[in-house]
Order: sequence, then structure tokens, then C-alpha cells
Amino acid sequence: MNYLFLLPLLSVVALSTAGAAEETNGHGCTDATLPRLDVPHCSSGTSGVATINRRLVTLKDDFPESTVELCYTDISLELKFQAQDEISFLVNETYVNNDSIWMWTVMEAFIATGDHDPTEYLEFEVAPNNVIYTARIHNPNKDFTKHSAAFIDDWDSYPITSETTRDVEAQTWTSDVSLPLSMFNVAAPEGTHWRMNFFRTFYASSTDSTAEQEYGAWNPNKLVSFHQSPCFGKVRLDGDDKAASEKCDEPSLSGGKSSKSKSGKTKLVKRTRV
Ligand SMILES: *[C@@H]1O[C@H](CO)[C@@H](O)[C@H](O)[C@H]1NC(C)=O
Ligand SMILES: CC(=O)N[C@H]1CO[C@H](CO)[C@@H](O)[C@@H]1O
Repeated sequence: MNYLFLLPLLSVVALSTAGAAEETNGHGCTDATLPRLDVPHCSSGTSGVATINRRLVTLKDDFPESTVELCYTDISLELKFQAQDEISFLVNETYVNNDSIWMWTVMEAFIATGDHDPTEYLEFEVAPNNVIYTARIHNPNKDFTKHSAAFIDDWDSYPITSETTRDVEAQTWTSDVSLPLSMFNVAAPEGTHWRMNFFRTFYASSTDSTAEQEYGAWNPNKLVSFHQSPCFGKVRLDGDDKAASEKCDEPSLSGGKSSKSKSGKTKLVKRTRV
């Protein structure tokens, strides 16, 4: 073995590794540019707002706007998704909970506890017809090059609820979602740190079958990928008046309630998971 020959090769590898550390895997996110969000206790009557209006890849803020308003109770994380400028409301009406609703129109939340770039997180999705997708994603390389999804489908032990309404005239759809803190192993939420990102998929037309699926995020990255966990924003649950927690509602077990779609139009395109 010629070690003299190997030596320069090794230093090239070392150099390129150092370069990659600054902009891992081309997603373009650095800790300094991550959005920060403080989330209040729901008893304050206020919420923290994450805006989904920037596109994956171009990072431009010309994506149809939606917001996610967050607050927490002593037992749950409450999320209100509100989509504006919705045109297609495109869903596959045959899909039930945990089917691949991400191929159509959805809003999504990726949620992990802790401050670090997560390798395991909840993927929550909701479609305009209130069909949901709930899975724990294992993404050990933080870039989806290796991944698996463990579906959550036991609604008795996971009191996840969603209530979705749509207004075709106003081009809006809204979903109120409650996630139990117990599923995140969080007993005392005040002051806890989380990593989250929020996404929306969008079709500019429900009738034109060449319309491409478009992707917006709270914190977008340069790749066509939702699963770049170093790009998840930093979220902190504020401390607040503990006494008010007695008013907290127990989450009801009505998950999967469905409303009828007004958009009957569907298309037959197979899509790749991003
Ligand atoms: C909707 O989903 C069903 C069941 O997976 C599938 O057979 C059908 O092709 C889908 N419809 C469209 C338009 O893709
Ligand atoms: C309640 C529900 O829809 N559960 C489904 C979640 O997804 C898995 C995997 O696709 C299905 O096996 C469950 O039936």
C-alpha cells in the first residue's frame, strides 16, 4: 500500500467534509437563519404565529399564504392552520387516515422536542376534507436519505383531534388540531424547547391535469424536500399563569371527523414523497 499516495487524498476528504459542515447537504439552512417562535399558554388568549409563505428551492415569499397559530395547554399543543388563496382543494376522496394524502392538498406540521436537529419527529398532515396522516418519522441522517414511518392509528391512546372547514367562495380552509403532550413525553410544558416546521402543498388548478404540486414552508430549504431537519425552526413554549390551566379542555376523541369535498376533480399522477 502506498501511504504517500493516500495522504493527499485524505486531506482532500477532510477539506470537503469541513466545507459541507457549513451548508449540510445543500439545504442551505444554518442555525443563524432559523426562525424562532415563542408559543404562549392558551389561557393568555394569544398564540404564536408561523407563516407558511415561502417556496422550497427558490425560498421566495410568493407562495399562497397560510398561517399556523400555536398555543399550549398543560396537556396539549393546539394548532390552528389557516390557508388563504386556495384554488383547487384537490384531494383523493378515497383516501382515509394515514393514506398518502401528501400527494394532494395538505397542511403539515413536523414536530420534535429538544433544541437539536431532530432524527425522530411527528409528521402531522391534514387535508381539506379532514383526513389526517400521523406518523413518527425516523430520519437518522436528517436528510431523508434513510427513513421510516411508524403510523399512529390508535385514536384511543392518542387523542389527536382535527376539525376542518373549507370555504370555497373565500378560497380558504382551516383546521383546528389538538395534539396530546403525552405523545411527546412532555409533562411540564412551560419553558420547553422544540423544533418544528410547517408546510403546505398547493395546486394552481383542479381541472388542469398538468398543474404541478407546489410546496411552501415556514422555513423552506433549497431542496425539494420537507425532511431536512436542520431547517426546522426553533420553538419555545412560554411560561404563563399556571392557575389558568384548570380551564383547559380535555381533548375529545373525535379525530377523523370528515366533511364532504366540494372539489370532485382528481387526477391520476403518481407523486414522489418529498
Ligand atoms: C385515489 O386513490 C385510489 C386508492 O388508492 C386510487 O386507486 C386512485 O387511482 C386514486 N385516484 C387518483 C385520481 O389518483
Ligand atoms: C386509523 C387509520 O387510518 N389507520 C391507518 C394508518 O396507516 C396505517 C398504514 O397505512 C394503516 O395500516 C392504518 O389502518
